[in-house]
Amino acid sequence: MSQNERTFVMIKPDAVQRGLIGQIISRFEDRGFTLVGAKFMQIDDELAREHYAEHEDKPFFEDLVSFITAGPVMAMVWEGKDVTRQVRNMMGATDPAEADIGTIRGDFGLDLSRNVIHGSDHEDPGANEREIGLFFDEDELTDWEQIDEDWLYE
Ligand code: D4T
Repeated sequence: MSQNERTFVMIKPDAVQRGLIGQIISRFEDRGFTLVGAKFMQIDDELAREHYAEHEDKPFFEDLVSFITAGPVMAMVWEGKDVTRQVRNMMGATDPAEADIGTIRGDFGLDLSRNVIHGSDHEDPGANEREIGLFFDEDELTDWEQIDEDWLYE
């Protein structure tokens, strides 16, 4: 597989409760990205604090930890050309109220603290690898080739 950039994506508890898993996964499949890992799971307090460590001094940190541990999430690894940046573009702005219509947050969310989805920050080098490592062991990721790759990529 030549386009082997990978990124971490998580469908948050609000979207899981609202039955949006299928629609969100479809958007990434439709775009041409390849799912190489997926785990439906409940995040514990320790993992939540580690995942959001960069925000531990922010006033919203405790609410963020409570929210992300309040119900199951769908943790995933997606692969493809420029996937980290493209997934962020598809997600839209952090605050769904500011996100463009057509993006995942713009179409499915209304409130900053219920913003549907997480994707690794493309402006933070190493964020995707760090987050994939936090949620997945190497043997939980599957290398495979989609049959349409010759028609997706030049
Ligand atoms: P995540 O990390 O969830 O994908 O979101 P972003 O990368 O787009 O945005 P972020 O790291 O700045 O925020 C992390 C997370 O915190 C929530 N949040 C954020 C909040 O509840 N109140 C706030 O004031 C901010 C800035 C939303 C996303």
